[in-house]
Amino acid sequence: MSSSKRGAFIVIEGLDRSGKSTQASLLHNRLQDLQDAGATTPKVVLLKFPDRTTAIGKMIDAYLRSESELDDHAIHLLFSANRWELASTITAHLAQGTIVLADRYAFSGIAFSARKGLPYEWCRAPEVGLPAPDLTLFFNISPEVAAARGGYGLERYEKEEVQKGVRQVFDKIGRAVQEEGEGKWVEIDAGKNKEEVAEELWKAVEPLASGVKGSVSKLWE
Ligand code: FDM
Ligand code: MG
Repeated sequence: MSSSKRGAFIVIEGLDRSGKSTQASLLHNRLQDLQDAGATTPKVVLLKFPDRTTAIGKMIDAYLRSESELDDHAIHLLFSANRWELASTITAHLAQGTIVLADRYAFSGIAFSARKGLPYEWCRAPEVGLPAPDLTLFFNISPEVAAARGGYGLERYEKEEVQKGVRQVFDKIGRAVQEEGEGKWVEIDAGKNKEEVAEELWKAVEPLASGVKGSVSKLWE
């Protein structure tokens, strides 16, 4: 890797049951294999938001499993704080040339809270200044197809009616990200089979795999 390049920050977003986590892990393996094979690909780390292992993450986990109740504003800020507690780690990895993959990020934060009726701008505010992704891969799947994939689990937002509302906010976020130039937003047709989705993903990721130029931008700043 040339010293003028840093690692790429790649985010995977989408609805529940769209195959995000499966594909994030396949992509992680693929990038790691390339590196093992001696290619010029930098190291790669895979993060998952919410990160349920931290103290804040444990509060989020209890909320999602309906073991606790929290005001909508309070849980929104906890999700955001859970990203901020990893922000400097993300930036440090990128500076060292490591690719950072994130399974969900700030866009999920806005989509799930705005769906409940919290103002969009209020939801976006705590995310302003986070490390900005170079590329966001939005896994597009109809809520009906997602629901047919073995059904939703038992967590708080795993209901068709919630997913439909979230999808509408995601559409708005995707347009805003593109218009405001907050990194690239690429839609992935997640209704296809696993291999096809992996190939579509790889086409979008490969140009960034050997590193990107310029410093890490800050989201909406
Ligand atoms: N979620 C996720 C939010 O409501 N806000 C956020 O900021 C993030 C990152 O948490 F329903 C929601 C999305 C999902 C739930 O996510 C748990 P996973 O990916 O199923 O663990
Ligand atoms: Mg889930």
